[in-house]
Amino acid sequence: MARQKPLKLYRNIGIIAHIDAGKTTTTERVLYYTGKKHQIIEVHDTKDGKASTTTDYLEQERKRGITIQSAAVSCEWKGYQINLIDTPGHVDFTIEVNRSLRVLDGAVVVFDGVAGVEPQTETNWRLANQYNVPRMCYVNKMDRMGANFTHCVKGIKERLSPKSVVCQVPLGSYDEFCGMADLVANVAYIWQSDDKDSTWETVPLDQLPGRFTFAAAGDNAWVKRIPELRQELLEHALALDEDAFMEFVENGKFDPEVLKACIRKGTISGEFVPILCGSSFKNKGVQQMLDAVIDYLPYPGENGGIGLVDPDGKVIGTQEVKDDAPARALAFKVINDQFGTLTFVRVYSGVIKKGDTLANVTRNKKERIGRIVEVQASATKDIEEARAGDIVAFVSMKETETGDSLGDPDKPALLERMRFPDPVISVSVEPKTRADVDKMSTALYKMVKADPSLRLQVDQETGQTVLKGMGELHLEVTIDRMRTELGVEANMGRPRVSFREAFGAPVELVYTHKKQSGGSGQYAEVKMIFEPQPAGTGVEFSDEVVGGRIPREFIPSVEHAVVTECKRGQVAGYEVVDFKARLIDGKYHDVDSSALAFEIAGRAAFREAHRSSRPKLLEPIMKIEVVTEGEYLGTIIGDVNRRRGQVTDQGQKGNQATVVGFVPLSEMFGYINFLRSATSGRGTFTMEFDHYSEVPPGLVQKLMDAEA
Ligand SMILES: Nc1nc2c(ncn2[C@@H]2O[C@H](COP(=O)(O)OP(=O)(O)OP(=O)(O)O)[C@@H](O)[C@H]2O)c(=O)[nH]1
Ligand SMILES: [Mg+2]
Repeated sequence: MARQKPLKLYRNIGIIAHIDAGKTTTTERVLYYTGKKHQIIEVHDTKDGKASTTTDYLEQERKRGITIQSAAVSCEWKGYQINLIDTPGHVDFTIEVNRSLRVLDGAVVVFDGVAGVEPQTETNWRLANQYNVPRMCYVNKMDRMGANFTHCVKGIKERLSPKSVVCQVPLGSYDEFCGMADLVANVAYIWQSDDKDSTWETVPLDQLPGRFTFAAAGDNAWVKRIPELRQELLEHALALDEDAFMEFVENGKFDPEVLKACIRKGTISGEFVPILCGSSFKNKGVQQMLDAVIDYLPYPGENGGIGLVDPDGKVIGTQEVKDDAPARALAFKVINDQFGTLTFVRVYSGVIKKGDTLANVTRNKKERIGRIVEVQASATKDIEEARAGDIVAFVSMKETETGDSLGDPDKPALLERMRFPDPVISVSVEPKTRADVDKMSTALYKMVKADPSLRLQVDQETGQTVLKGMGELHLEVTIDRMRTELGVEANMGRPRVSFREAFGAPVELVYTHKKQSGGSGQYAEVKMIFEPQPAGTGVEFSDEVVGGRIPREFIPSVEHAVVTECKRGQVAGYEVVDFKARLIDGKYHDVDSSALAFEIAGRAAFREAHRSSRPKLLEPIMKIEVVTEGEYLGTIIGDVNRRRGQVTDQGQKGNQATVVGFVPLSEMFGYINFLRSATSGRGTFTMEFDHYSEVPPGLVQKLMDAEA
């Protein structure tokens, strides 16, 4: 079967933003206007469980009115196929944004017109920078009381990108919001009503003066600035094409198609970030936003191919996005539901057909593709093949996990990796009833496989099962989904901080393991150096033994000893991270040496080295942002200091005050209760993991006593 639609008519885009900005609400409109749906469901009308938006279909999403997992939908707009992923805004589910951005070609960043740039928007913006995803801004909720376009644009320019350019100007705000001036098309769109099927009047911009007088002075000021803003936009955009720019400067003329082409080029290279506006809830601006997706965001491959890497992650080449090339795809999500296991993949090159056998290059395994499906949020449709640029799911894969590279077995290649966030909080998990005992570990294992920001550990001493995640909500939702999706019930313990340990200084040592008991004895000697490494490096083992001083076959035992023994550090039994273990020399005995003897020596060497290195206890430090009325500012700052925190910034957000700072996670449990009572319920806060930092030695005992 030949390609049905040219690649140029595809857009794979994500909708990203802080929690509650209106991503799901916007997605519902997109599905309605593109004819995929006949009815719009509002996010706040799903709590009774009767109705559901297309993308927030999980029970946990409906009940809470928030998105928890990213959901993919596809639709058609003006002959273009748009594959869209609605992502969650809550910081606990950041992995969903992470993996979506990894495979998307462009993103629409949504803003709440009242709140402006919020912390999670900044985080997601940075992620999009890392993955080099072109994007545009959509200032939503212009109909809300307090909507402030000035404040939003200022925030976008100052905190996200100075290259952002206003392309649409809102006409009015709050209950007067009625449309927008499109600076590119040189016309304004004025809606007749708030109805989803309302039509709009198209008015040339030069006929706008005198048409409106809004209640808010700021709104009138924006309308007044339209000619000046259009001039700015033209200069910015046309500067991306030398000839067009000269023509414009000298003769004041330009070709509207060239203007669009310039904005497109700039958006794809990041030199130009369009700012649009609207109100998804009041059904204004969504169609225009879709037009902009087509006009300005790239088709698959337009922004370059995908990086090919060596096993160490070093980029060694690029694969262009095209059908006529070896098959290469990345698995970015695995879900278990009533259809069994669905593995979502983004195909970068080649054609993958039902029945093909692919190589899982990451795991060095073969994988047969039994069924391929197109996914529409919770529904699937079987298809015969997937081509370069497609986002599809493979059914019942056995070996493949999130982040794995799949491809042509004859031309295997690893694709650039995804990065997973560190879980910082943990709970003990116990089966609720006897019937759950046997099923719980399998179920937890499935949940963890589906979500790389979870980790599962069994405490060797207590035998307790410990689940680690990004936050309290993340863990709660995981346990609840295990009940609804896999039928296994479990109780969670109190949330605890995921502490870590590190080496305080480099240590060199020789450890000899010698045991003579009756017949054959045990003998192994290792000489090792343990060196602390920068944060985030993990654990590295390097074999530097020369001249066969330790036989080859025993070296993996030493490595295994180190990577397992480092799960329990010498300060308080937490995982030891960020060090390099170098095995530099050793001795063996022909008869008495064995893999076991070297493993025992390796473990003991690690313990002794860690103990004598002046080991450190590390704790997660959270970045927090508190938004409240100015009168509470002093109380909030004083409290941050009391929690061993540090205020790094204070500012104004609309008519509210903000406090930004860093506070250890161990001091943040129950913060919401404090904030509510300190601000009469009017303060809000967000926090996200920022980095690990050493616990002051004087506090280690106190913290550990509190953990006990
Ligand atoms: N007034 C107004 N409310 C809106 C608008 N868009 C969304 N909302 C409301 O804002 C709330 C959150 O909307 P969602 O669409 O769930 O936001 P989201 O960005 O998907 O949120 P998460 O997925 O949880 O991060 C809902 O109650 C919406 O009805 C808008 O344009 N105007
Ligand atoms: Mg949502």
